[in-house]
Amino acid sequence: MTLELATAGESHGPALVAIVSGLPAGLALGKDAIDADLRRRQQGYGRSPRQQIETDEVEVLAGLRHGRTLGSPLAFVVRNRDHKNWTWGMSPWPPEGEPEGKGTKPVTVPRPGHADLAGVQKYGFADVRDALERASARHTAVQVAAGAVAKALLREVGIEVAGEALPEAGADPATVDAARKERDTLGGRVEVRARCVPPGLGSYARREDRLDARLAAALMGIQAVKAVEIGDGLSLADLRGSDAHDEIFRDDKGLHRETNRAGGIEGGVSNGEEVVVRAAMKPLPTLMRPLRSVDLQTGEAADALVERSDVSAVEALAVVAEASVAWELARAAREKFGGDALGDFVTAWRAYLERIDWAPR
Ligand code: EPS
Repeated sequence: MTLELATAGESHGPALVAIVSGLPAGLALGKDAIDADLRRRQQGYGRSPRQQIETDEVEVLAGLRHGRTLGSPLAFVVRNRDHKNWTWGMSPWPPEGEPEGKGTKPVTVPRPGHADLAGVQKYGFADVRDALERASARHTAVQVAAGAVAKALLREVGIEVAGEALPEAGADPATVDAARKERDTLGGRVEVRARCVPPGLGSYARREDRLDARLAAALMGIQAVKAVEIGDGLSLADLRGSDAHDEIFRDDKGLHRETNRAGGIEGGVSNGEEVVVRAAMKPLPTLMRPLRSVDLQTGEAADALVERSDVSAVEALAVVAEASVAWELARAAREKFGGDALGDFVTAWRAYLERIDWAPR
């Protein structure tokens, strides 16, 4: 038993689509809670005017009845309201009539830092738009909706996941204003913490089962993320073993640690401490003062594509990273505890905590 997420959708196409399979039956989901996370993702200082066009909301098509999961695949869409401006340019079928709206002219100058150049080379496109539409971080809307579903499942067993932007670079309004003025962009860092995660999620047995490897892959899978750190991560490399590890103690409540340098994961397995992960985002690659590039049609030097874009999306990354961590924790939990009905899952969870004599502090 595992959770799976399949998605489709282009940034200016009709909609983003997702299918979540592997949920237990009987899980209560609220449209308001999912939409609230979608709204959080759209906020943050420095977002593009695109966010004034979009009002993301989830539209469930299957797998849910009267607010409870059926144990069948959960299918949903998040529509792209901006598509109305791209009906010719992003028509799934050969468009009829005169070109109108956006996306009618091919994009031939790739942006450094975006998937543009590698995308057209890899897939053999003549129009960079054929690559950039799917590479766009617009896709993170459905990841956030899936993460909201994962958070609802985790909440049933007491796990809370929260992401926040670290207050620097792209999360600082004054720095964002200065970058906008100079027609530049910013990156930044986010941190996600998951509380009440019991020991034993993930496994050291195979590298693909390691919880830290899975979290790193999930976070690196988010557009513009270039580095991931678990716990004290990079700085652990500079310490001696005597300063780097979290010693084990016992009191009347059981085993515990007084430090958490490992970020709640040892040997690829959660150890009962708070799971702490950070992700670093590069500055966004669409600049209003374009970088140097080459026109692929003429072979001549040219300014990179200038499209409406965010100055910073770090606040949005915090929400997407939170969703991605929740997704991976829920997936690891489904693998460990299974259960067709939500009650089976919760019962297996409780029996395990009893066996290891562990309770969240
Ligand atoms: C993005 C480029 C911009 C962002 C977009 C991600 O899109 P547009 O060209 O339509 O303004 O706004 O992010 C979203 C649409 C979103 O909902 O987060 C990119 O190239 O990754």
